[in-house]
Amino acid sequence: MKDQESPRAIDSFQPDRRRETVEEAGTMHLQSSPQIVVVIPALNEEEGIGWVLDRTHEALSRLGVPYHIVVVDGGSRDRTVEIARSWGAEVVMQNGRGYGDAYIQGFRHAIERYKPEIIVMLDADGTYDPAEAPKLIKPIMRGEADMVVGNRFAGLQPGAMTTLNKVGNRILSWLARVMIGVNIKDTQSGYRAISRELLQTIPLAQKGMPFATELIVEAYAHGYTIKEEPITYKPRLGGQPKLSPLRDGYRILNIIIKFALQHNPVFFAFMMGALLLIPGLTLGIWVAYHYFFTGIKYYVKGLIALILTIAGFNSLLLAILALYLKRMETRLFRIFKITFARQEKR
Ligand SMILES: Nc1nc2c(ncn2[C@@H]2O[C@H](COP(=O)(O)OP(=O)(O)OP(=O)(O)O)[C@@H](O)[C@H]2O)c(=O)[nH]1
Ligand SMILES: [Mg+2]
Repeated sequence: MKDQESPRAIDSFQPDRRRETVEEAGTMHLQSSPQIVVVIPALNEEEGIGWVLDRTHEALSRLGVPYHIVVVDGGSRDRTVEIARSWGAEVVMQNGRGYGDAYIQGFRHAIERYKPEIIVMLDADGTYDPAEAPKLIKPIMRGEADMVVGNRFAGLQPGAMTTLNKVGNRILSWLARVMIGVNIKDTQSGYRAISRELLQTIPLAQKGMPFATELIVEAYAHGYTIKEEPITYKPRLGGQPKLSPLRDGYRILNIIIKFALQHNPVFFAFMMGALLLIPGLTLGIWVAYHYFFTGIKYYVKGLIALILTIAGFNSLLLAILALYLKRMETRLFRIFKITFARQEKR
C-alpha cells in the first residue's frame, strides 16, 4: 500500500543517482530535473486504474524525476477512488462533468499545488501504456517541444479502436490539417505531455471530448511547438467507453469549423475564391470562344463571368493576405514567448 498523497520520488531523491538515471535515459541536455504531474481523469475505471498507476510509478521512478499523480474522479460508483488512493495518487473530486472539465480542473489543481514544469495527460482505462510516458516527456525536457502528442495509429493493437472510431479520428485529424493547418496525425489522442507555460497561456473551455482538439488548436494558434511520438494503443482493460462516436464526432467537427473561422480564415477565403473562379473562368472561356469563333456575342453571360472572376480573384487575394497575417501572428507569438522567457530568467 502506498502513502496517500505523498510526493513520490522526491522522498527518495538523490541528486547524483538522478543525474545518472536521466542521462542513461538519453536526455544529455538536461540541466535540472523538472517536476512532473500526471493528471488522470477517471470515471468508473476500477479494472484499469491500478495497472495504470502501478506502471506510471515504475516509469517515472525509472526516469528519475520528482513527480505526483492526480486522479480527477468524475463521481465513480465503483472502487476507482479507493484503488487510486491505495496506489498513492492524490484524488480530486470533479465539480463539473465531462472529460474536458476533468482536465481543466485537474490542470488548475496541479499547477496551483505543485507548480510542475511538465504535465502528462493519461487515461485510466489501460489503453495507453504509462511505460511510454518518458518518450513524450523527454522532448519537452530537451526544449524541443511545448506539447508532445502520442500517435496511436503508429501502434494500434487489434481491438483497441473500432473501425468507426478509426475512420472518424482520421477524418477529424485530416480536417484539422486542411482547415486549420495543424499537422498532427492523431489530434484525438489523450496521451500527451505539455509544458506548464503552455497550459498557463492558452484559454481552455471545452467540457467534453472536443477538449482534446481545443488544446491542440489553441497551442498551435499561440505559436507553440507540437511534436508527435509513436505510441501503442491497447483495448480497454474493462469498464465502459465514455466516448460516443457519433455525438462526440459531430461536436468535434463543429469545434474544428469554429476554430477554422476564428484562427485561420485562409481556408474559407481560398474555398470561396475557388468556388467563384472555377465557374467564372469556365463561363468566360465559353463566351470568348463564341465571340472569336462563331461570332455570337453573349453580353449577360459575359458580364456574369466577369463578376464571378473578379470576385474569385479578390477572394484569392484575401486568402493570401490572411496567410501572411497568420504567419505574422505566429512570429509575434514566438517573439513574445522568447521575451517573456528571458524576463522570467532575470
Ligand atoms: N473525471 C472524469 N473522467 C472521465 C469523464 N469521461 C471520461 N473520463 C475518463 O477519461 C478517460 C478517457 O475516456 P474514454 O471513455 O476512455 O474515452 P476514449 O479513450 O476516447 O474511448 P475508448 O477508446 O473507448 O477508451 C478515461 O480514463 C475515462 O474514465 C468524466 O466525465 N469525468
Ligand atoms: Mg479510453
